[in-house]
Amino acid sequence: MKTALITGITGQDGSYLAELLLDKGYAVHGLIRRASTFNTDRIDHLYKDFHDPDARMYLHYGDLSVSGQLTDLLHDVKPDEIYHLGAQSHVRVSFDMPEYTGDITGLGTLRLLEAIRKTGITTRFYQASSSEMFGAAPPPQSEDTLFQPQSPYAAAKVYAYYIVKNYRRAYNLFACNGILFNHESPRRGETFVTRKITRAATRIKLGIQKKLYLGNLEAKRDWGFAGDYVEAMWLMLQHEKPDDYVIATGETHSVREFVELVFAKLDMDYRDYVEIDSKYFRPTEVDVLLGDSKKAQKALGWKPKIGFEKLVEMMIATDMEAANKEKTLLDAGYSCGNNHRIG
Ligand code: NDP
Ligand code: GDR
Repeated sequence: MKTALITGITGQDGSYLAELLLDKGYAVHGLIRRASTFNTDRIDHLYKDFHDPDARMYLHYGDLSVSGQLTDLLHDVKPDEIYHLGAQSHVRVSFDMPEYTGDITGLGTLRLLEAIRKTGITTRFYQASSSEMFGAAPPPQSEDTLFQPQSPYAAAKVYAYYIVKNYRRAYNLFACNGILFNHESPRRGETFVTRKITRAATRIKLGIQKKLYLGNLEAKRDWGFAGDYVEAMWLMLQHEKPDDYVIATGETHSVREFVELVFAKLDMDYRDYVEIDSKYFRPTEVDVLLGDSKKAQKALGWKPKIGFEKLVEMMIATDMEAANKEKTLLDAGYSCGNNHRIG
């Protein structure tokens, strides 16, 4: 049985990847942060108590800011594959927390690479690099496009990208950068724009919410489905040699198009409900992302299965179910107090 370690297992991608690897028969170890509230919602359906003989997923407390813990974990688990997805991943928040973002999103990667080097384990390493690194570079963006990062988050990811390449050359590590363009799902964090929109629109439809406040509607993104993208991560680590790959759909849409489509699918006109709040603008924006993933298609045989409209429909369906539950509770006199998040 192969063993994998996932950092960021509680996040959107971590949960889909854990599902994929468990399906493939792996033992899956995940790094989780201690929090005063439960933060394992996205993987609870996969968890079996470790006394259960069928348990193949194991969770370990730790933090990307503490190198000793990471070294001990690698020494104990000796994973065949490491998927490093943990990060402070919100671009707008990175302007409010630049130092923390640099530490976790940038140096976190170095700490893991050093842990591999110091323990001497033989493993394959996946780095969650990002299309944000392209920043102001004009579309389409491929592996040959020069990075022009536009945020502390993007700058931290650029550091991580290059340190992965450096360790690959210097220490002959099997280490890959997956340069993934935006990917979404019903499990997307609630403060990223797609989920913020599908969540708000379904709540507005049921009369639970009145307005949706957004920032820049003109930004364009190449949006794919997270379930398709974690497959690409796995394929990269199965290839005979380590390399870097762009993963994208090759289609771009503006935030305005996204919001218009979501409201239209719910028989509403977004202009009646959406207001612009400059709080959501970024000091420097990434205007257009459009990925060219020919290299991955050729070398890995990867291509996306879920298209833009289907993705939107999946997200609406799940959020409508959640909004219905919320409305039932509200109608019965119970309060639901978790709807005020920044982002
Ligand atoms: P999420 O924000 O959903 O998940 C981030 C994960 O990192 C969570 O499990 C979080 O834990 C964990 N984490 C955050 N800080 C720390 C820390 N200090 N120590 C340990 N773990 C920590 O991100 P996604 O799943 O969307 O993305 C996965 C990775 O891919 C990220 O690195 C992101 O930057 C990158 N990426 C994402 C893209 C996308 O469109 N989704 C595109 C390109 C790259 P907790 O649950 O406790 O907060
Ligand atoms: P992004 O995703 O910054 O591309 O990073 P996000 O969904 O946050 O923003 C996409 C675009 O929408 C605009 N926007 C808003 N964004 C948010 N969050 N909230 C708003 O109210 C709002 N209004 C407009 C933004 O300005 C932006 O142009 C995501 C993250 O998953 C990163 O971790 C990942 O690396 C990149 O995708 C690829």
